[in-house]
Amino acid sequence: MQAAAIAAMAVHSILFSSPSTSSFPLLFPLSNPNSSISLQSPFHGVSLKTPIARQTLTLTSAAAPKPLTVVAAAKKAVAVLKGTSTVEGVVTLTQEDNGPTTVNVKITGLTPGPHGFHLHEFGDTTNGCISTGPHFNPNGHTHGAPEDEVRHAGDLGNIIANADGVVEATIVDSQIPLTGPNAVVGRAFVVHELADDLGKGGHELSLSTGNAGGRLACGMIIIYMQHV
Ligand SMILES: [Cu+2]
Ligand SMILES: [Zn+2]
Repeated sequence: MQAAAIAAMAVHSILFSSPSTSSFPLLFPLSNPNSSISLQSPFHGVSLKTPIARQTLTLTSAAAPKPLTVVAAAKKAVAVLKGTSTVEGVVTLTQEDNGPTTVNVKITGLTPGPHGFHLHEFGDTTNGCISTGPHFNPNGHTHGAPEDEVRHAGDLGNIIANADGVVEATIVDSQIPLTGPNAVVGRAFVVHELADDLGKGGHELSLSTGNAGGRLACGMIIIYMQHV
């Protein structure tokens, strides 16, 4: 009896003085914010037996590193295009490792036909699309077509609106990476009023803007993580 009481006291003293017990609350701020959801949900509606609680904790800590692995595999970004007119759209970008970037464009409200489509230097839209500055041009080149050797990195050519004024296009380009020194995240897409002459129109603006006219809609590129 006395031995049992001493043993019980010993257990108590271990519980209160154990370094692992006292440091346990520190684990919470470091854990994935999503873990609180999975911690709580199994507790409601299920009896609070200790083995279930332990099982839940094990699952949560094992699942936490998984999103980090997924993020490293593929890079994704998005831009929402708005302007002063009815033109609007969504552009998504994906890039595997250091490969080319795939740009999916969906824009509505345009006049049918070709419209210049570029990546401009700044994501700033403080004073509308004019604040996005010139075409993104990290190599100091003149304006050109996407397939030209000499072009701005932001020169993505023309997108063609159908009879309903809708563009659905996919562009694959090697000069607009999502990471690294020439990353386009934080810069902006701009869709123009007129066709881009691809530097070959002979106009005084051909070698700077492709003489593509006004800026109908624009939007900053924002990178995001994919939680699968
Ligand atoms: Cu432009
Ligand atoms: Zn250009």
